[in-house]
Amino acid sequence: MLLLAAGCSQGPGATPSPGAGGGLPAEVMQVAQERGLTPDDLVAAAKTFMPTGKLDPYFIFSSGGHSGQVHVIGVPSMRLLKTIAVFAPEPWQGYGYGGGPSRVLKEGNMPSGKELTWGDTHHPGLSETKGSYDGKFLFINDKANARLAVIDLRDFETKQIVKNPNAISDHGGSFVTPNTEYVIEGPQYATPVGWEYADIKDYKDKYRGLMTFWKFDPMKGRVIPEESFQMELPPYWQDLADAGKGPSDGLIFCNSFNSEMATGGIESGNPPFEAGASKNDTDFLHIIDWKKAAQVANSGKTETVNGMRIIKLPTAVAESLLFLTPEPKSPHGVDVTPNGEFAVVAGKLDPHVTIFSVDKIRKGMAAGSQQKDPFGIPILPLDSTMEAQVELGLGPLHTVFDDKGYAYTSMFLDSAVARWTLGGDYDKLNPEPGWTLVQKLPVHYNIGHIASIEGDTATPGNGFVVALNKWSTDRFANVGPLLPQNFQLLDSSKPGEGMKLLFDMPIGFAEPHYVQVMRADRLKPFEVYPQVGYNPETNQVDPKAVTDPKKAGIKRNGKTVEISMPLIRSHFTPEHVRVKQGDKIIWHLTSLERTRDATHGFALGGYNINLSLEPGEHQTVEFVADQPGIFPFYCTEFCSALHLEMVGYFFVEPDPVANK
Ligand code: K7E
Ligand code: CUA
Repeated sequence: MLLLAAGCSQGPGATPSPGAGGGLPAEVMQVAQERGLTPDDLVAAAKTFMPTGKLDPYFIFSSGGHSGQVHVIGVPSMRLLKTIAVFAPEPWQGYGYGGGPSRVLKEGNMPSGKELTWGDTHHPGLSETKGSYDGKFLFINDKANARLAVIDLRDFETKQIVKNPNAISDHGGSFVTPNTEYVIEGPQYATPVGWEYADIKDYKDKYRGLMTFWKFDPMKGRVIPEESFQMELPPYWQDLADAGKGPSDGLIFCNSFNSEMATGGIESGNPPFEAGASKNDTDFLHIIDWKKAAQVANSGKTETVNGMRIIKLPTAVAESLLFLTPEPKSPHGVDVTPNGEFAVVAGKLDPHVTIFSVDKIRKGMAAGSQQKDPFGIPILPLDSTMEAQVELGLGPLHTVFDDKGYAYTSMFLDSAVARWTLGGDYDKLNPEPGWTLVQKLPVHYNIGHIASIEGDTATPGNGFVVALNKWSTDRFANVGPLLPQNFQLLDSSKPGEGMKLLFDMPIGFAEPHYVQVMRADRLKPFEVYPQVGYNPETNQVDPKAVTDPKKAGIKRNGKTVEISMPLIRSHFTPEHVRVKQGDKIIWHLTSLERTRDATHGFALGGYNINLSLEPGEHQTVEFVADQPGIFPFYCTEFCSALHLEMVGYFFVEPDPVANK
């Protein structure tokens, strides 16, 4: 049956008439008919199709969940552009197989030296200037091990991983303060500070949450641990958090659940966590004055544990750094509106979003409160801080915004996206009254996070919303019992016509928790590395770079062999590398290429060494030649017609003594 009606002026078989306003070619109608496409399908296809050579105007930066990676996806085409290796080895980028990136990965090992080769990436946080994305850096946290990674958006490479010295799990990060002064890593499951041993019966006394303020140096592009600090929080399980901006600049809002301080133990007849942690009607929104906290930390009112300064809970209370206000039952997301006047909290077990007024919170903080939690933290009563509530339905989780005064909330249990209007100053931006639900669009299925164009910044755009659905069930061909997640792209450009579903993108790699969507024109990545011999680890020309092909060669110094090897299409120099079993090898590789996309690989079989050398890049690999034999090394990127000839031999002469 032909479902096409509106939007096409020609029926099947009509002569294609090219030219403006001439209608669609007959072939379109024919294809639509054959494939059973509706007019809406054709519009969706037209809105998302990206002709060859045309570029997407927006980038999604997506967490990779427990794949430990980050994914970059174009919008609206939903084409996967790149996977950035972060917490897990990744062979394409030569990440974790010798060379520079292996050192970055190792930086994130446990203080004991225990190797960590995966992470549970949760919340990508793009760097900001004045509350808007500046396109320079991307941060992401690892929930499983409490780590933070720094990705430089000039080359999309992970430059630094810091292991939190005092926390072992995190969640409410990473997100940045409005000028990326600090990257915040909020806690999740309380443990004693430094995850020292303490019995769970001492939960209230010994277990704590820890909010970490990583100081960021944008010039160096690195987190500076010595200038960072932490604040102790009560052992409520802190969840997502967001930094204020505009009138709320200087504050951090952080949800919590399990303010009951349930300690589980279903096996001993105790209520399981899921029941114990959901008993109370309200949990606590934490309000932290981070600017004041930074002053307090810098004035030395801290205790240093494992090299990190900590503002202890009594100090935080005494210095008025920390306040609580009740929030409805087991909340998940807290999101500050673009103008910074409100914080929107969504509670998994409450059908409303609750909107808190920053003005009211500030007044409450100034006045103080006689009501205290068991740790002496002042509690600002809910009716004194709340601005409004909007009933949306079942399982609201996270909220993002656009530039037209609308908010979009993910509805986990309803499997829907709710669009509603903001009040206050936003009231005049759209035709509907403020704080009103205007549309609910079903999505497939179990939506977690949600994103809109720069929708968590001071300057959101509009047009698209991305639903991050945790289940895909029947949306894609059966690939066995482990199913992909589903990113659904929604058209939100015409509020009057409602949101529409445009595209399903299967995500065949772990559960991406959160994405941010940035305008592509904010990015200015390198096309090739700016100089020959550039070391991406240091962002400088490496002193060991072999920029002059005449300097290629092999030098022996006792049992250390240093190889200086430039590479360019289609040869390594030298091609014969002779060493002795047991030698320490220091292998310098420099790409002399200046042509965009002329990447070479360096694979050394049997030694687990694999590098990617992009044009101009320099890397050094160090290892011990402990296996005798003949090992070809070769280029892994099809770089030229003579790519297969881009090869050399690594001769490891057996040591007669060692092999006796
Ligand atoms: Cu899964 Cu942000 Cu970790 Cu919500 S998070 S859904
Ligand atoms: Cu270089 Cu293939």
